[in-house]
Amino acid sequence: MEKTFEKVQIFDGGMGSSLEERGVSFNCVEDLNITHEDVIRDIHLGYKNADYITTNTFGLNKFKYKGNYSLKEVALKAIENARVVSRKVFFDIGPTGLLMEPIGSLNFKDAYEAFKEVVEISKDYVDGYIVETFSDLLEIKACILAVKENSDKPVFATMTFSDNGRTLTGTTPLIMVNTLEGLGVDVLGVNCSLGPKDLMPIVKEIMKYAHIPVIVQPNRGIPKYINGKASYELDHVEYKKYIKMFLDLGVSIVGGCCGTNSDFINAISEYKDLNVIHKNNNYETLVNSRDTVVNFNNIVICGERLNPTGKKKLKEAITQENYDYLIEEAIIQKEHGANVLDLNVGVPLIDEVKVLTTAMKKVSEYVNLPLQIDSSNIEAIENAVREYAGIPIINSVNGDFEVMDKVFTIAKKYGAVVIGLTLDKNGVPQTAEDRFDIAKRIIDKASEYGIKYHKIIIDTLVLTASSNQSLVKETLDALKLVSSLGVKTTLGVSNVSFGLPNRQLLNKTFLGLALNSGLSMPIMNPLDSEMMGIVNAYNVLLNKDINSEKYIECYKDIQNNVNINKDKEEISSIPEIIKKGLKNIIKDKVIAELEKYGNPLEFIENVLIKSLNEVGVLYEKGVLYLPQLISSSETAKIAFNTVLERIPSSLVEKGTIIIGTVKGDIHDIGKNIVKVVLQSYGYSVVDLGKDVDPEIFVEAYNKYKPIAIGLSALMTTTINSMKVTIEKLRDINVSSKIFVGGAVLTEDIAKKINADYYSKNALEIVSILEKL
Ligand code: THG
Repeated sequence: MEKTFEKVQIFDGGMGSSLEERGVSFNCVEDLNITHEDVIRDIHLGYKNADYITTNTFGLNKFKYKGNYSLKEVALKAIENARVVSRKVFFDIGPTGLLMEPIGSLNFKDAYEAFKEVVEISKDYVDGYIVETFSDLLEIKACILAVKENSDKPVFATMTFSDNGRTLTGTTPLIMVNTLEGLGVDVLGVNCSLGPKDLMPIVKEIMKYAHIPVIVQPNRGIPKYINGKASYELDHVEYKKYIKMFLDLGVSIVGGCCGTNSDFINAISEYKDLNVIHKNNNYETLVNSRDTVVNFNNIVICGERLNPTGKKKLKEAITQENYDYLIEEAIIQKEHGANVLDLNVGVPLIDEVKVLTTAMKKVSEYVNLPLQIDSSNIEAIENAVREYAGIPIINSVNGDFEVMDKVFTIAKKYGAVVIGLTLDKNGVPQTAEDRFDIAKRIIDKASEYGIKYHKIIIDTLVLTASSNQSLVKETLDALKLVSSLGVKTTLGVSNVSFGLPNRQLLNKTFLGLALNSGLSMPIMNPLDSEMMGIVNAYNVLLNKDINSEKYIECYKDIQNNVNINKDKEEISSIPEIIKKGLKNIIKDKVIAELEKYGNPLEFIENVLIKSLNEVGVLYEKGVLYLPQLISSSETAKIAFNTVLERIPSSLVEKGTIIIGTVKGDIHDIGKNIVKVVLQSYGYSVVDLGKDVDPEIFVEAYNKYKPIAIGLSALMTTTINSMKVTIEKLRDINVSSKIFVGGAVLTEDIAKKINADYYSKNALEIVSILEKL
């Protein structure tokens, strides 16, 4: 049983807003620990009614911190300052501010090392860690592992969500819960994001799934700006009412984020004596990528095609590390209805540790289905599982104690689901009963490692009927026994037909039998439309596909019957290449198509821009998420550049745009996205970076005379700096249109600070520009 809190716990509130109240302005908030020790201590003292005090170290990592001291000096001083209140002191770790691969350039190992650095400095002096405000699942994973592997202190972890109910890179509350619980955090939850009212649906989702204590630290809501000062509609009385609603949902720990101060924490600290009411004993088998979760309520199709067995071309591709071939196989399987993809790169003489992880990353960059890491090389499994952005399946463990020890250690650490093969040192038992015994051995042993049975999928092993005809029935009977325990099951279905003519017929019949014996996840070829058809029909006949909805959708028109060759062609059309973000093949395709098309400008307009707009629409609708949007934008950029190289530049010059994050603000995720999107639409972008002085904007204006200037701010405290920047630009009568954007901005604020346009995302800027 996980550790729980009987009584409600109180966390502290915001730092930025408390500094603003005290009239302290700063370039680097972490340095105030040293330069304004008394102010920081005073803020901590204001939170003396909380049970937990957070150190003022949010941006203290080597990527983000731009102050005047060493990380160690600041960290130790920050802890000392927090200790003025005799409460539990939790060391605050925020994100690096960089985008992780594949959207950005930060890789898992570098992120891990940066977090490890501050954990090693702080671990002996704090009571725990609050890993907070993350929006990327892989980055928070790196941070959690850095804490857990380098200290023995508890770790609380929170992510921040947008009003579409997802984090910036597409993670839902369920995906967060499944991943963070899998990684073994002590407490999980949500902070910052939105005001308490808009956070309610997200917290409700979290409470539906979480088994461990949940923390909620809302913002005070979006401020209005009056004379450069933030002013909020919500006061502490109203805030407290919302906090009570969270507690009624079963939340264990409450606190505040941006905009809150000691009044808020004092108000909610009255709830300290309440009992926590959270209880959830419902465990489900769930696997997930960054943005896609698969449950086992319906039959799960595991695509088998990323496996070199019997595939000469795939073997060659793996040996030559030609990942494009794997990516294409992955895309095709998804298009044909796979829910999970098995990934096996087992070719002799390759460096499997390296190749499996690289293949995992490459495939996940283009296809968001959860992956099943298939290898017998323990080191290769661990490395791929470690760097995977989500909860994968490990294929596989078996009933051998040595293998179980190695695989369960990995599965427990990373929260992975594991396939257990019903064989051991003595091989595959003949009878159903003996296979069932091994299945039970695997489940019992897993439980000794703290792995619950819903994290295990049992494979009762099908051998080919050509040499073991009498044993096929044993496989099916073993399936029945295992599924009667409520444990999920899998089979590599097509093994049954090796060596016999008309394999398809045997495969199909066997699949039907296996489904009826309780098979949860066939490992199969999703391009085989008749095999897929059996699953679809099975779901109708056993009333799993309610109102035959999916079945009708698949078969309403015989033309819809999937045809492999046609789909291969579709993948290579330019709109599809852009939509799927296939950066490696776009250039050749554009060159070939452009030749046929003739007029390059019309080509840009009618093919490239149109494709990108289609992607934009899918993004707005929530069909695609940020990683895919960026991948598409980058692909389109290559396409634009390919066309541009082939026409005189005067014809296409769409103009220059200067962008930057204003002075005092070091959050540049939003600005970086805007840059890529603008470039992909053919604008030439001058990126001034983050924390940019108003004078630099003025100089850049004089140098480039851009058609537009884009200012970004993510912190409430830097809106004033944005206002000053605009004033400086107005002073010299800039002719450019001034755009502003960022999490804390609204149409209203944009008007007040004298910007020309407010745009809520990168695509909106483009649509405004195109109309100018
Ligand atoms: N149980 C578990 N994992 C497994 C298996 C299993 N992984 C591997 C395998 N069995 C399932 N995957 C495959 C992959 C490919 C083929 C069959 C099963 C296959 N290949 C064809 C051949 O060998 O002729 C090539 C077919 C093609 O070109 O598409 O059939 O049992 N846990």
